[in-house]
Amino acid sequence: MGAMRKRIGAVLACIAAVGASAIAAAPATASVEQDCGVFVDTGETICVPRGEDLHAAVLEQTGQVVVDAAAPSARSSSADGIEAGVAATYLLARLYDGTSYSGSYWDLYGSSSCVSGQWMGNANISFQDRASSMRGYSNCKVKVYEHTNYGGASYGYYSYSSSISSTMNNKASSVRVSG
Ligand SMILES: [Ca+2]
Repeated sequence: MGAMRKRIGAVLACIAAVGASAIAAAPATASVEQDCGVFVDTGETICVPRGEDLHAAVLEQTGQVVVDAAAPSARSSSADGIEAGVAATYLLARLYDGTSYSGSYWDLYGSSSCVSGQWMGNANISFQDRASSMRGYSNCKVKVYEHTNYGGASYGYYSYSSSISSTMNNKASSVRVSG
């Protein structure tokens, strides 16, 4: 575990260096050019330039395979595909900049899939005021809030929504997931 932590630190330092040069090139719009994922348990965030494979980056940086079975069907096939002994992290929710699950996205990862009726976790969204559609994964439902720390107007819980209601479109700043 210590070795893994060290390795993650080294990779993150490398990513930070890469990020710095990217930000220098386009300071105002750096966040628009990335897809990002956040671990609900630790707050660790991993981003890749738009169009690159975010889940491959998660595997490379954390050693964890992302299980990303879309709710509600075909859940077991993806989980079964993981080799024994390989650590897994579960995609719980994905928020999209565009309607109909298009454009840049923001992932939330957790240590297990959602259990029906149980609250799973929450996070503030670095992808602020952009979500226009959303989808739950790993049996999760998603609720978005207007403000950070789950304040203001809200929308959810839903397994998926191809078009977030006009009152909450491009306004979500925090998210909760539940089974
Ligand atoms: Ca949007």
